[in-house]
Amino acid sequence: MSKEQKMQELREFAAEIRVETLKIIGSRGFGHVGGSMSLADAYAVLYGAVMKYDPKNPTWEDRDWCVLSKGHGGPVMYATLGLKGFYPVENAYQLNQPHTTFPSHTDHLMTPGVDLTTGSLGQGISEAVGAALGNRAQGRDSHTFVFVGDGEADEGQVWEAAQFAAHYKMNNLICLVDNNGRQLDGDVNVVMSHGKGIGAKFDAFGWHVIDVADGNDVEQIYDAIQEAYKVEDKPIALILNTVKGKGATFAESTGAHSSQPSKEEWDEAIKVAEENLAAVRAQKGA
Ligand SMILES: Cc1ncc(C[n+]2csc(CCOP(=O)(O)OP(=O)(O)O)c2C)c(N)n1
Repeated sequence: MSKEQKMQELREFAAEIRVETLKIIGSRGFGHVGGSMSLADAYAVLYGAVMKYDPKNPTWEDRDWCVLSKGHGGPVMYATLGLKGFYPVENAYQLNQPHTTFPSHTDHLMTPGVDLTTGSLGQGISEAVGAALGNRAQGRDSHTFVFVGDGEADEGQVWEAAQFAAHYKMNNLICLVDNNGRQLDGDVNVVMSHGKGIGAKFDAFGWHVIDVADGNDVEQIYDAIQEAYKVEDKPIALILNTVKGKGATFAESTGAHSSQPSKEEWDEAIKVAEENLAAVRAQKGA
């Protein structure tokens, strides 16, 4: 398969993930649409082209790990895992209902394929560092991928983890920063700015930093990960410049953190996402 065919496949997968993410949150009627949709392309690359995993054996020892430190984005991970066969994706249409196995924030005791439990911002990256360190100590050829939000990075614990990972030269740890410029209360730069930028902070902590100009472009994400694999003595941070709510008609322009649109707005958003999927599929061979 040529690289262009592979990228086409990933664009399709990302569009499918967006449709299912909307259906999953729509089944509950409200939720974290913004911070889920911004990550659809990165999830498509990880599970469509990069990571080693076995849907029939989610705890396979030699797998790569994926930790959603910004655990409120759970639905995008549930959509991805469902589409890859960890369970029928429709199972996730029980999001956040009583007795569900799909809580709003990711929980490894509940959902197959979720490697670690997250939701309290800042903690997931520390857990990911532990997983990566453990896998390295066991001599496993495994990478740990961890998603951190730019608002989440206000938490001091993120930087303790960053310092630790750099000190131990953990090149099997790749942090994908969802640099969408927004957090719960508004613009990151207004609520709590990262000074010279979040990439400069990771750099100062001793990480190898790769700026991904368009963090919603599967090819740019894919190329950045190939570059990350060549780094020998540092953990790697990919700064994904994304759009919060990307592809959700009612959320993309507002950058809303949590959304509770009307039934009509849900229907419209899902219809537009399905039309987008059809348009991406039509590009095959064009
Ligand atoms: C320790 C902690 N404090 C507060 C919250 C509530 N909370 C959930 S999401 C969020 C904003 C996170 O912003 P960001 O990381 O930028 O997420 P994104 O915009 O990518 O969705 C907050 C404050 C939490 N989950 N954990």
